[in-house]
Formats: sequence, structure tokens, C-alpha cells
Amino acid sequence: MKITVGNKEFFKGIGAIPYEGKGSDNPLSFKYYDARKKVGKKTMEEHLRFAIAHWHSFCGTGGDPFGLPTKIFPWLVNADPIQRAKDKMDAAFEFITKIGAPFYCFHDYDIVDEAPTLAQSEKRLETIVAYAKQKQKASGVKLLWGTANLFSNPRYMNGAATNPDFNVVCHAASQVKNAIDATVELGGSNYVFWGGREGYLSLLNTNMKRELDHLARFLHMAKDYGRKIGFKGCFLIEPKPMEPSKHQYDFDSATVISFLRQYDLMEDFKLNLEVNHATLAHHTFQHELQVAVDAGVLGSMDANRGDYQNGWDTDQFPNNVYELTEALLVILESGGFKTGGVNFDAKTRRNSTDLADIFHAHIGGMDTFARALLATDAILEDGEYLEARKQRYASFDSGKGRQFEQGKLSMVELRELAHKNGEPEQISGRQEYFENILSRFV
Ligand code: XUL
Ligand code: CO
Repeated sequence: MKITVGNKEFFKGIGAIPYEGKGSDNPLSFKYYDARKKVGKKTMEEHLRFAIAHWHSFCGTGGDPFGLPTKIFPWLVNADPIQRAKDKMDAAFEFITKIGAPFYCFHDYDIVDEAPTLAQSEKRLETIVAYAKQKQKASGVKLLWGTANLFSNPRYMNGAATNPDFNVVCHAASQVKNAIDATVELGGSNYVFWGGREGYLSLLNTNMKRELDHLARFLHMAKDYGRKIGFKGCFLIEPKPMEPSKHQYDFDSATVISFLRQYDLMEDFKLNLEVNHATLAHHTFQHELQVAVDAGVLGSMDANRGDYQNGWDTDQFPNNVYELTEALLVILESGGFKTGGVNFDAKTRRNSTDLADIFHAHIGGMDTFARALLATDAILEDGEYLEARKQRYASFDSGKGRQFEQGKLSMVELRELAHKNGEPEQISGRQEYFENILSRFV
């Protein structure tokens, strides 16, 4: 990867972030993330496939429902929307190449502001996509996924693909078509659907069945269009239970999988799972991952963390090695990411106003993943954890238990066995013992 700086260097005084090892006290260095270091059969870079989110790092200026933006980004000052978009793209590629992430992700209207008319917006998008293509070529950075923002514009207040007004559905379709075109043009590995407004604020005014039928029809059309123009990558749905809608249809992994099965979409769609979305659904992240893995639909992940006290979608950068190790155990055991990767859908705090803070945030996140990756690999190599978990099910490995799994026994036979074998011996689940195995390696 080559560092790219546009006409103007935005992150002055910060060069390529080096790996210096855990003894280093240089805050602008990696202590654990060493892109080329082999962990098992793959390098850290190949395992983790880090991506930088255009929306948070280069568009998110810190505004919240109670206050104005706090961050002054020098790439957002030009009055001309195209020049401003190019400056922002320059800043993004300068950052991405300095931090050394192989991928990035965007929404259509992150990379250029939406124009007053659809025709003008399409023109703007074409211009900035051509520019992004040049930047990708010059740097070697690739697109992990593209998506369409179907939630910010007021026209989507009643939903996008699930809007009760057909005219809005057409508008959403035009945006998705254009965003798929952009993703294909830029060689993206995946295309994401996150339905922040696909849900309801009140069930009283909502025909849920009809809206879900529309969503499925919409996804089939998007998939057919993508395949027709040669998109070979993966379509991903990103579950989230709420926020901004009171109830979102893509609630969690299990709900989305059932939807995909019901509407015959399992072949082309997988899941993009986000840590803080799992928290909002009252699940652990590893639960969400495991549900997806077991259905064969784990696609990619959005990395961040919530807050234990307030429970909002705070999108903080990950810093908990133990929790990430639990997550990576599920991911690595399933064979790791294929077309997906780790996208930092995370933002610096409203009062983290230095440009260097964007580096500190990503360095911390990437180092946390690297530590968790090393721990996970060591746990799997060691084997005690896998063996101990397997042992809990040993009674199904032979004899009558095996026959039960093979469907060879009836309820009547199980009853007979219960009588014959008597009260089962108590067998400990040993949770603390399992937790301690992880602690040994973290
Ligand atoms: C919102 C969220 C989105 C999606 C892409 O919570 O996670 O940024 O990742 O639309
Ligand atoms: Co996300």
C-alpha cells in the first residue's frame, strides 16, 4: 500500500503508523498489530481485513441531539460540493494509507453530499466514484463494501423499501441501484443493507406483513440487478433492533435469518454483524456471530463497543481484549472472514477534537483486535478449550446418544432408557473453568 496525500496534507506531522512492539511508548505506533506477522496460516492483515468507515471518520463532526458539531475538519470547508467531496476523499485515503488499513466502506452520500435533485445527485456520485477509483489505484486500498444511506433524508421518515408510499420506494430503489453501480465500479467485495428506517414507530399505523413483503421484493430486485451487472460479491444485511426506529425489522441475527429463509434469499445474502447492535438486542456479540455461523451466513462485522451503563448505540472504539477474544473464537473456528472483514463503524467522542484522535482511536482498536487474535489462535492451538467443550457432549458420541442424533430412537424408547438408567448424575457446566482457560491466554 502506498501513502497518498492530495494537494494538501491534512494529517500533518503524522506519517505511516509503524509497528513498534509492546515496549514502545510512542502513542502513534502499533504495539501488537503487525500487518505482516503470521498467525497460524494467515498474516494479521489477512485475518482481520480492517476497513475504515468513511461516515464516522471523515463526515462525523460530533453533533448530537443536544448540541452543534464540535469538530472542525479542514476537508469539509470548500464551498463547492465536488471539491469538498474530493478533499474529503483525499483526507480519507491519506488516513487509510497512513494507518495501513487495506479496505474502506462508504454510503453514497458520505462520499458526496446529496444534491437538490436526483439527477444532480447521480451526476455528483459518478464524478466522485471516478475520483475514488483513481485513489484506489494509486494506493492499493480496496472497497470492502458500499451502501446507500436510506435513513437521513426526511423522505425516508416512514421507511425506505418498506415505506407505505410507492413513490418513496422508487426513490430508495434509485439510490440502491446507483450505490450498487458504484460498488461494482470500485470492485467492492460486498454490498450492505442497513435498515434504520425499515421498521415502525407505531404498529397502529403499520401493515407489517405488507411492509416485509415489500422489503423482500426490493431485496430480490436489488440482488437480480447486482448479478445482472456482474456483481460477484456478497449482499449483506446488518441487523439492529432499534434506533432510529422504535422497532426495526432486521432485529437480530435470528430474525434476519428467518426472513431470508422465508423469502428465499439465503443463497445471496449474509449478515454484517455489529457489536453495539448486538448489545441493543440484549445479546452478546458472540451470540449473534454464532447464530450466523451456524446458519452459514456470517459475512462481515462492524467493530465498536457500547456502554455498560447507558445502553445507547455509542459506537465507541473496541478496547476489551477478553470480549473480542470470545468473538474471534467464534469467527476463527468458523474459518475466518472470506469476503468480509472488520469495519470500524466507530466514532471518536464528541470532545475528542484533535485530528490525531482519529489515529489514536484506530490504533487502539487495531491493537485490541491483534491482541485478541493472538490469544484466540493460542487458545485454539492449545486445544484444551475445544476438548473441554466437546467432552460436555460425549454422551452423544456413541451408543444410544448417537442413535438419538441419527434419528433412530422414539420418545417411547427414550422413556424406557430413562427408567433403565435412573436419575442422571450431576455434571458441572464448569463455566468458571472455561473462563479461566481464556484468561490464561488473554
Ligand atoms: C448504524 C450503522 C450503519 C451501517 C451502515 O447503526 O451501523 O452505519 O453500518 O448503514
Ligand atoms: Co454498522
